[in-house]
Amino acid sequence: MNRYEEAKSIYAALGVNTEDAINKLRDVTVSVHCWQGDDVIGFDSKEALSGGIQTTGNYPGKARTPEELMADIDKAFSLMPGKKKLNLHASYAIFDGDYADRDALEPKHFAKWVAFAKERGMGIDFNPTFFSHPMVKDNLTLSSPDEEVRAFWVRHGVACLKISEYFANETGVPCVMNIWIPDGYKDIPADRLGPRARFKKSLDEILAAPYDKEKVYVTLESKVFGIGLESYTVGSAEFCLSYSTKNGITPLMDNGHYHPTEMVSDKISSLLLFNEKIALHVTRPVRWDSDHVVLFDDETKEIAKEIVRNDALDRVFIATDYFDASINRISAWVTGVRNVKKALLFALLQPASLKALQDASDFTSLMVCQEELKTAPFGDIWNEYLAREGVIADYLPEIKAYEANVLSNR
Ligand code: RNT
Ligand code: ZN
Repeated sequence: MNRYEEAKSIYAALGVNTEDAINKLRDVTVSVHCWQGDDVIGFDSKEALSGGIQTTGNYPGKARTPEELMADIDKAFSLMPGKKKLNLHASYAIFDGDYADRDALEPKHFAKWVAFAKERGMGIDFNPTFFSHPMVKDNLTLSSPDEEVRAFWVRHGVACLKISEYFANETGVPCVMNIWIPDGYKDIPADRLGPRARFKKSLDEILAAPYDKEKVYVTLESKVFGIGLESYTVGSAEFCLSYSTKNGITPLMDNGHYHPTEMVSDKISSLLLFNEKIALHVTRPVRWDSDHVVLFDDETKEIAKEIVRNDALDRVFIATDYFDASINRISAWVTGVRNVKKALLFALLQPASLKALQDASDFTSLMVCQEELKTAPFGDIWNEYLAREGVIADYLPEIKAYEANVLSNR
């Protein structure tokens, strides 16, 4: 008997069908962020990264051009199992001598990305970029009291809706367009309501533009604080959740965007009860919103468990969001995305009967079962899944070779 067959029978004894688990995982799409490849720099401006987010490290070999980023995406995606979508930011527009500012971006500036995605049979998700730009005034965009600034960013939002619809039309896959603004204050504000009222008005103005709601899902991402914006964040959790629910858009939770003892895994069930769809940015905050590479750790597993146990794989838009510049970026990318899929498989390999133990108040059995599952032969099922997806298990040599042959020449 090979290792998979043996593991399959061990799981069967626990009441788990490994074939069902693998087959379910094969249908799950993860939206992979493009910005791990170049430290969130993009191609449309020479501005430093702003918005209270930060990449740290200067590992050699980051992508400097669209061609390099596309090559790196190809390499990284070839080592990630299962279905993927490409998640782009507006700052990754590709200009051929036809530069346009953020408020004048058009679908044609993303034609090369569309060709890239179509050749690979992938959909594209999108993000307006409300940072790293001279029109971010005093750390404010859509909530700015300066009408010229606010209007500029509203136009950017509307331009991005059109581009999102273009992605959906071209690829045949609906586009998730995520709105996140960095707006906030370093120190105690005198007026907390005003900025939020302006943000609300700006969102209303963006969403008043016509777009096909079957093709574009607008999500709104909240945040608790940013670097230099420690005291007040306009797009707080309460703001974003209330706005999303009231206006029929989708709330997005990034698990780096809460106080350290707050867990997104505990929030998913509540949001599922009140929203048709929800969205996630899966990341790893280390003491702050540091965007470390996602590991196969307890919270990632717990997030996956909440999606699977609540039968919500088709209701949750799962995207990755991390940026580590201190290690090989391809490895960072691949390791994080593989861990998201791993966590989902781990969740799919838990028996449905655990719920009944809870309802029967048999917490003794529940604890023992949950603990036993931790040492079940998960690795053998994971390797079988990789083999069926045609992805190698041992990816480090591939990455080392790419570093030696490609990245080190940059
Ligand atoms: C920032 C948010 C946001 C960004 C990306 C680049 O804290 O998490 O999602 O990481 O848009
Ligand atoms: Zn995020």
